[in-house]
Amino acid sequence: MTQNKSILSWLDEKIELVKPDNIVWIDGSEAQIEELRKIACESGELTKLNQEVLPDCYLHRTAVNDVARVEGRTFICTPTKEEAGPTNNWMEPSEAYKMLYEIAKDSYKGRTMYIIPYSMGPVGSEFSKVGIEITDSIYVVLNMVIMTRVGKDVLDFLGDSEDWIRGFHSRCEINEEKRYICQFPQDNTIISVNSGYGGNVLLGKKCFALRIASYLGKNEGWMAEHMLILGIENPKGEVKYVCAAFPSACGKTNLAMLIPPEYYKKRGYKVWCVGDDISWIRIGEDGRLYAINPENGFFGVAPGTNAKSNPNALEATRKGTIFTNVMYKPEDGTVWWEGLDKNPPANGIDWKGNPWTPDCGVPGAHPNSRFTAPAKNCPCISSEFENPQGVPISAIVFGGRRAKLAPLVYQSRDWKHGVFVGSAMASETTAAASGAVGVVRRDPMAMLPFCGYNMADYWQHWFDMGEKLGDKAPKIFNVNWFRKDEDGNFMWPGFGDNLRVLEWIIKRCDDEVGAKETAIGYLPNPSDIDLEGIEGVTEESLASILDVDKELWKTEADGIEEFYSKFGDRLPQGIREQIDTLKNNLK
Ligand code: GTP
Ligand code: SPV
Ligand code: MN
Repeated sequence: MTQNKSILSWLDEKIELVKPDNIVWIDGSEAQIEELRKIACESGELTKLNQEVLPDCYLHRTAVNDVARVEGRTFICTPTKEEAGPTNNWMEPSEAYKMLYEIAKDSYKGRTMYIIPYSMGPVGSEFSKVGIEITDSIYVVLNMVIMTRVGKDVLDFLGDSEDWIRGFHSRCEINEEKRYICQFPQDNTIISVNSGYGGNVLLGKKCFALRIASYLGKNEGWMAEHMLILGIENPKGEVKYVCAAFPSACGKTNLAMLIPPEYYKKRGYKVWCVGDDISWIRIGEDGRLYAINPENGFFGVAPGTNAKSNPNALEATRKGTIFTNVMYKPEDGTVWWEGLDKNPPANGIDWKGNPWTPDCGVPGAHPNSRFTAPAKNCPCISSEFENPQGVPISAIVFGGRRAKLAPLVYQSRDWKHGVFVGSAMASETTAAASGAVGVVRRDPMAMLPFCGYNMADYWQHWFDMGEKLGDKAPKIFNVNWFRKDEDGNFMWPGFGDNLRVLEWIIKRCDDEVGAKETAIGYLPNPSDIDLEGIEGVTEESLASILDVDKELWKTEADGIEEFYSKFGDRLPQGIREQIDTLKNNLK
């Protein structure tokens, strides 16, 4: 498919290493995809679902020890440990290569090597970058075909350039003890062994579009962020775009596909989804920030997705979708997960492949079970989705899961303060990564597991971008949909009602509404959040999720400082100044 020497010689080395029985180039054609689905169904790797209800949809179960990203086994391999920084696992590159090649040696014997040429971003856009992933998994191929732009046009666009990201995946034996996800930012290389789960093996996603791309962005003057992109259309037909960074399983897909509450719909508000997980962001010719979604599909959390919480996502999964680790319904050949509806099957097959009944006491779908759905299926996909120039960004929003402390929304005083707000983010852990769930940890800009270099330098890069943007910089906000009351109930209904908060954010950007200045930033006057038609929220209860408890914030400031101390002298001066300001404001 290509004469590109850098690709061919890299492939020769890998073929020599892993010794595949067969080699198949992926051209992304419908005929080839169909053939691969057939092979995967025969081997049991995929189960074909009811094609009348769910055309071109399939189910896949991963190994039970391989259901989420493994942050403890993910490494940034740079010449020095300082380059990776205190928040990343680090391995010296030559040692890492040696160990990984030892593990991967001969691992494709009896298997086929699939070579996937793909583009992150519309093929040919100046935002876009090319990758080649080799894999021994049809599941990976079929997911990459949904999640990225795959095919020969990518290679034609690349020509004989050496500017492409090398991605090498081998399932090996799915041995947890030998599972490694390694990024080599200086070599544009990713190696992933002994896993078959999403974020560990769809190398275009977190490994490339965030870890490698964040490093490239730092050197080339742009940004790769764990952010959704949505457009909010007002009754006049004007669309404003917002990027929002929340940690894994903290609501990006849901916010990106939000359905306005009835009262907003009636007035003509619409929400358009440009992206649900990753943004590549550049300064445009007019000096403003522009973002594209480098992906071509959604790898979304299944549990909790339903006709009320996210009908757009649900609709997107009705064709051409791969479901991973959800429950199978033998009665009609469809799928089910917790929170889909109140009708679990009387007899299901759970995500482990075991018989399941509603009273058996274990979940039918894994909490991190996922759907891989083509973006074009989404009813609210933005008309700008394929725009090679991206969309202009009016506001940047940070947020996380905080049962206490963080108010529903607040605005930073300026870009520098906004960078501080992002750097100080914390959130309760979720099932998206292996390990304990519900523990509050610091997760700057929702990038803790995804920043490909020293986080201190990453914050400095944010400051530098702000310098270049000057007064064209988007306004920066923080939100928290997850505040809980004494009884552990969410205090804010969330989902569609989050538009009420977005409306305030847009009004702030347009100087159309006032705010209260507090120790942590600007907070809304409760009467400025439109509660018309909302259920379960009054102006009083709203006021209580908009409070700033100075004592709690003092403890928080200590926690933030302790976290920063890991970075030593590398911590940007701008961050130091901000934490001092916060502490002064809290006195
Ligand atoms: P990743 O794909 O892992 O990056 O996750 P994500 O950030 O896209 O999260 P997603 O939108 O899939 O939401 C994860 C979970 O949070 C789901 O169980 C949702 O039901 C829940 N959730 C999303 N938005 C809200 C909200 O506004 N309020 C509440 N209470 N829960 C929400
Ligand atoms: C996340 O964990 O943030 C995801 C899913 O979006 S994964 O692709 O596994 O990283
Ligand atoms: Mn994510």
